[in-house]
Amino acid sequence: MAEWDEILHMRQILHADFDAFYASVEQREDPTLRGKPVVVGGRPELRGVVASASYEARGFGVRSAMPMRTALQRCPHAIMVNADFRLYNQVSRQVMSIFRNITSLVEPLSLDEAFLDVTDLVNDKESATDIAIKLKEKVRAVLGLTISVGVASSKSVAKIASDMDKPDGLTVVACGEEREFLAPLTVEKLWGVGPKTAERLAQAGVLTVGDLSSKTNEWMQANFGQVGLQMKRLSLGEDQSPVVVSRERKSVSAEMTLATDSNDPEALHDLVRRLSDRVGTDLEYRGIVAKTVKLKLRLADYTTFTRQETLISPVGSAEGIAEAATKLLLPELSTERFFRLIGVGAGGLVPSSQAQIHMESMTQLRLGGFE
Ligand code: DCP
Ligand code: MG
Ligand code: MG
Repeated sequence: MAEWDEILHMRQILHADFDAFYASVEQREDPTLRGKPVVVGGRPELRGVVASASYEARGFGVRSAMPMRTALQRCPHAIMVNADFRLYNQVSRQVMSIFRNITSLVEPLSLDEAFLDVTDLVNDKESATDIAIKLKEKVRAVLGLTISVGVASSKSVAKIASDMDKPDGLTVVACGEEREFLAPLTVEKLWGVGPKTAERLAQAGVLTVGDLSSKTNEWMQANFGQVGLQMKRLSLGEDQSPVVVSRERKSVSAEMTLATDSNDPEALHDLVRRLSDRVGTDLEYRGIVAKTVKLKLRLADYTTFTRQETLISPVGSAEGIAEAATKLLLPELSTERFFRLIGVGAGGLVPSSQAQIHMESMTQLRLGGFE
């Protein structure tokens, strides 16, 4: 009986993610960059970091979030390209629409990746794997870019699977084989297990997902609380979370820890600008505008605080966010103050269409006042 229940509820989830997204888009735009180590990110003299590295650059040990300076030490002939967020945003919208042509059950996770629930599309003639192959071909034909796809019975396993065989990969985890698939992987592959948690687990001799799955619920709860129980479920491949089509997010934010604590106004401004770019493109992509802009700051001693401003007219662009965030940053700068982390956030989100109506009606009111 239980087995039938499982089969009846068996879902087929795809996770699709662009390979070296920013770098691949740049290689597509400029054929002279193809086959070469390309890094997209901020300038080394401004303490820039790598946002995306082409697979050629990764061969030299270059990775995302690495200081650009380090990247150029490892790969001196790497070609540096400035990020073109507007273009990435446009490509993102295009790929999401390809996904939505396959199923309306699409949950974007970031600009370059999404979950698709294809359970209802699968039949005797077409498996989830067939759909994944079709999807990869379509993206290549229409956009000239490659994605890697994971196919599994849950979101968490599908996401791990898509990352297994990059670039241009396809990894299928058959129903019932989740545990075997996950067991040899390092615990950090699990959703929500960051470096700190991984270190604590390692101290207890838990290195792989298999190690974690053999810990008792009691042990997990005693050491990690509710999160521990969740980790244990994920380690067994148990994840019932549904593909959520439109997530109502109350805020959009991006933050980054600096490579080394900094009091350098230029580097800090540069970081705020880059974070604002990410937040702004996210807003544009969702067709929303923000009424408040927040700046999160963490000092070298881990003191963390936020500053925020409510704007007279909502902003929905990278420039608008950057302007407000920079204004918030200025009074916080001083030579004695070393920053460890900076975050930029947007809150009070409303659809841009609504914001326009709101502004129009304000104009009308004002006009009315003159009569
Ligand atoms: N990104 C960023 N800073 C990071 C991580 C990512 O700006 N620390 C941006 C650039 C990436 C894009 O987000 O191109 C997508 O992130 P991914 O983690 O999917 O990385 P890539 O697509 O670049 O590479 P992969 O092939 O590993 O997916
Ligand atoms: Mg990617
Ligand atoms: Mg991604």
